[in-house]
Amino acid sequence: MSGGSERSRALAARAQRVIPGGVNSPVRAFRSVGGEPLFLARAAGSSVWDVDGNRYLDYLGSWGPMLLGHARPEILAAIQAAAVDGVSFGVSTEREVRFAELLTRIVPGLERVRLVNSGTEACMSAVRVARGATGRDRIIKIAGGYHGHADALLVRAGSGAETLGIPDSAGVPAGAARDTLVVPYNDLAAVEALFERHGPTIAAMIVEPVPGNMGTVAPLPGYLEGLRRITAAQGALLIFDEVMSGFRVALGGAQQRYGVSADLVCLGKVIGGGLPVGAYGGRAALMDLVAPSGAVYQAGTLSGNPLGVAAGLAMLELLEREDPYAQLERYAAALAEGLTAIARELGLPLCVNRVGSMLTPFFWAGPVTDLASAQRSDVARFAAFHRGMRQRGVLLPPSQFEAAFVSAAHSDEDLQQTLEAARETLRTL
Ligand code: KE4
Repeated sequence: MSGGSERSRALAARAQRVIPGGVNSPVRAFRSVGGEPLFLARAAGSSVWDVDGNRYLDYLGSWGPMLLGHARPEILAAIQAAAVDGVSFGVSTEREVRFAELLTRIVPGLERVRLVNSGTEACMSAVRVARGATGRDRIIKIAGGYHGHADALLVRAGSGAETLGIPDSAGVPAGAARDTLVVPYNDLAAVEALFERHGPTIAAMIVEPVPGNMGTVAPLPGYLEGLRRITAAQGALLIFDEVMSGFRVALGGAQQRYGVSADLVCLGKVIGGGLPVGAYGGRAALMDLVAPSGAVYQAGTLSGNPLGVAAGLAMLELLEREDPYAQLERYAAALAEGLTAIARELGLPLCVNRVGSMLTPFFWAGPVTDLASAQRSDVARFAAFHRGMRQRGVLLPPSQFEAAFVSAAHSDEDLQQTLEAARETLRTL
């Protein structure tokens, strides 16, 4: 690392004058970890370089999309090849049909899928379908669950909202939040109690089957099955927000990993290969409620955009061909075990939660099974850990309430470098 940060600092000063907080998404401000702002110039494989020429081993992975590492030549080539034929038509293309056929073949329970431009759009649309399908208004979400920034879902939200301590955003009218009920994750009794009281008015429960936005949390045995049983018994829909877990915790996502079927699935991140692509889908009877075949309206100028779909097709074809999941599991397990062993040697309370290639080190003994237990982490220590790792050339997500992501491009040398940096950093805490 050249160590300098002059250009990043200068860009941050300019950005502040023309962009709120100097960033186009709050978590990029690194506020909760107190570090210098960071401006990246390029990325390749498991590395990113900032505008001052400093190289970092990347565990942010663009918040999830970079499952195969940055700048995979096959994905870049697919984008370039699509671009020369025109970048957006506003009319359908063959590529979109092929992409939808691939998604419906891979993701369990997906008979129809609608493409959108972000995870936010996917989740807000799925909620609208559930409300349209049931004629009910209320939804249940998890405290610390993050499903993008649609009004009804910015209630006790995770990710940046939790990071910045504004889980209930200003500007969300009481009317929009009134129908959103909140329960802790991993607590079936709380869900049952809500259905006892409000059952016939609840359209759906939306849940990250493997939360990443309170930090990584694993479903307790029987939890997801319980949600499936309770919602079905009450005539409510179960929506799996797999924007982060989809294609991450298994090729078929959490539905495949845990063998639990949702009624609607929301996707994003990985399926765009780094370009803006989201999707939502489910069985035909539900999705045919969506305009123009049904009365639930949803639309988008750039939905199914040729470049995003080209990148997504290339990504999913690579995933099917390379099947990186065993390798991702091995690396992430070794990383989690390495961090745990170092903390134990140093007598430092550390609880590393991991599901597949998403993981989070919580700075307390744990266990961390929901937002309340995640919030018991020493976030000041996390911030110091983040800064120390960054100084040693390892970039972690800049928040205790986020997931770190391993890619198929991370090598054994990367693992050694990461654990050495962790050992030096944890020793300073
Ligand atoms: P987007 O609208 O940001 O594409 O997706 C929203 C979303 C929905 N559901 C889940 C489970 C998600 O994790 C997200 C977005 N995740 C955050 C980070 N955890 C995006 C990063 C950011 O906000 O800058």
